[in-house]
Amino acid sequence: MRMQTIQTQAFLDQKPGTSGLRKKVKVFQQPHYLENFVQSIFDTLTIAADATLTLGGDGRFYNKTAIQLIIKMAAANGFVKVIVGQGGILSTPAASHVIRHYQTFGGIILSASHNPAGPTEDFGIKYNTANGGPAPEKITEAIFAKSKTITQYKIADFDDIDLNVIGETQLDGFSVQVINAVSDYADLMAQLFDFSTIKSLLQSGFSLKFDAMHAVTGPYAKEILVNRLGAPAASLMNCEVSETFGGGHPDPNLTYAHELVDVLYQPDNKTQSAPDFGAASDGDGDRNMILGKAFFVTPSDSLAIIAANAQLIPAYKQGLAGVARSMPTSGAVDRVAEKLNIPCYETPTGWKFFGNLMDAHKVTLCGEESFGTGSNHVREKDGLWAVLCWLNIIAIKKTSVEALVKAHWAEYGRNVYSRHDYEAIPTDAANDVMAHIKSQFLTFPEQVFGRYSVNTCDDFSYTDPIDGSISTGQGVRILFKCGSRIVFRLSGTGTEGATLRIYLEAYEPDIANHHLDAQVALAEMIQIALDISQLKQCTSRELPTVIT
Ligand code: G16
Repeated sequence: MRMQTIQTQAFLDQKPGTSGLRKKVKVFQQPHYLENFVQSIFDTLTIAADATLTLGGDGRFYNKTAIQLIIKMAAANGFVKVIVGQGGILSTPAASHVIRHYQTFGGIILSASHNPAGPTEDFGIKYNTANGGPAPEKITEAIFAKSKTITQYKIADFDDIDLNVIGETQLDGFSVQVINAVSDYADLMAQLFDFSTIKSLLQSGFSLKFDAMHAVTGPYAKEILVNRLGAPAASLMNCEVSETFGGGHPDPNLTYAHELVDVLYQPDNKTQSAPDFGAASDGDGDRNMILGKAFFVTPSDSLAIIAANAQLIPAYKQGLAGVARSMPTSGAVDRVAEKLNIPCYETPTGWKFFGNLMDAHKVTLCGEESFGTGSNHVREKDGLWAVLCWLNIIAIKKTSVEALVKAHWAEYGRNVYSRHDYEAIPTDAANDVMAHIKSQFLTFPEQVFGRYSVNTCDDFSYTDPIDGSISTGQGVRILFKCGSRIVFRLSGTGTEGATLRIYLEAYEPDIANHHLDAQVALAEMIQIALDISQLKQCTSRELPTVIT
């Protein structure tokens, strides 16, 4: 095998965001751009002599090209083996499982998650460590530092590997193993959940609709929901993976998963004919949205409800060690943790912050408002896992999605919650908004806005309880005396301008108000957020791009 060292020049924009490096495909297609970043990853690691790399992506455009290139760079950088998903495809949770199951040195995942795919859309790459989780900040920062000074990269010279055929290809002491990651992942799910009870539910007339949004979970959903659990094939929609994700935006929320929403939200007189359960997953399979008949479950409530009922699921029947949520996620799960008398951790946005807590057995379940829920079975959030949690709980409780949520609110009170996103606004304008809010920090405490009076405000920072690392500047919080709060944060996953997120939360103990639409219940707080931030004035935006 011939090894080559290629001279290159550094790019200065390879700073990983909330979840790896995400850019337009055209940026990645620049000569040496992807190679530089991959070499920066490899240069940051101390690669063991017998190291195996897990590799796969969500199947989006440029996945195939990037996979072949990374295999050749892995060979030249001292890996003895690469394990790849068939066709070069691995959902993000499946990749995490492969790293753990085959005990590989680490993994490279190619995905821009829920961002659209195609020649003019987005691509992404991230490194996961041996625990199966996204590399912590100290590693991503070291990768970024390397990327700014890189002068050469190493690559082996051999023909592209056929990734469609399961099996192992040997090349001069280096090998590539193509695996059926779908069955590995389905086997893991079968160990965690009570498949026979879920199967009985699906045979009892309970109907479901799962939307893979033309993205990576299609084959996983077919294997688990149809082949193993017996759901009719018609329960699946958009389950054929396409390189452009069908031209859509595979983000499972009420805006982008509108095809599924239309199925679950039938006109009033036909509500009964809608499926009992609806779910969607995103581009790389780690996000999920849960729906009942004309009923939306917020991700924050979903986490709380899974936590409250976890002992009905075989994997968690011994109870939970603790739970964790990202700071902007609602406090619904905190109330469950209090009742269960288990710890609840509040971390910055980003799944990477949960890894240490899970490795140290401090938490079993964690979740985020951004449609992510997961447990210690892997070290990524897991869309289909969340779907199976709901099906398992419903199968045992024999109730509907809406009844389950309303019973939860009746017991714990409702954390009314919404997120307003202003996408692709000019970066300067977004920074102005944040600066304007922070400039009022000294005067906010004790100020009264309508029925809300400010208790404190801050820019959230986090000290990891396991390794002591500190992450600052994680979002501006305005905390009101009644426990309600407004959070402002700039997204770390967009590829165009800046995305400003406003998170709104109000606690409602009174069951008489639990039926209210979140936008109605939060109307006063929404106006306060706009007044405080001067968002409309700074950005000339009248309305959010997406409301979840
Ligand atoms: C990623 C991270 C999540 C984060 C989400 C939104 O999800 O893994 O932890 O909550 O982005 O981040 P931001 O608010 O910075 O855009 P995914 O599904 O895109 O990988």
